[in-house]
Amino acid sequence: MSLWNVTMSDEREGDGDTSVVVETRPKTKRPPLYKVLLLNDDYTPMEFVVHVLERFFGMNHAQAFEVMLTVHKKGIAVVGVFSHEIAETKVTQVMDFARRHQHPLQCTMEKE
Ligand code: TYC
Repeated sequence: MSLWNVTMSDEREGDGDTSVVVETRPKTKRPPLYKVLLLNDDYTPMEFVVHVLERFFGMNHAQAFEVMLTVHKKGIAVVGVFSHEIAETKVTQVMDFARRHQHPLQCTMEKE
């Protein structure tokens, strides 16, 4: 906390000192967060998507299977929320891994 202390002596009126203390909050803006999204397609095997979610998003098998099924049924799902740098890294890791295995899996990010 920073303090502004303003002291005014009004000698004509003879009031003595008038002190004004104004507290200002420091502006500590938190960095924005980004959602990492996984998109459905017709070709990527379900087991591959489950593996991606375990490997890059730290999910256990049951969680990964559940999230994979959500993407499969709804078309898209948020698989994690991260800082810009971490989100970008996740997207790159997933896209590279999918490409290396010749699957069309798509992963993107958007500001929360
Ligand atoms: N729809 C795919 C299939 O039936 C499975 C799948 C799930 C693909 C999630 C992508 O992000 C995805 N094999």
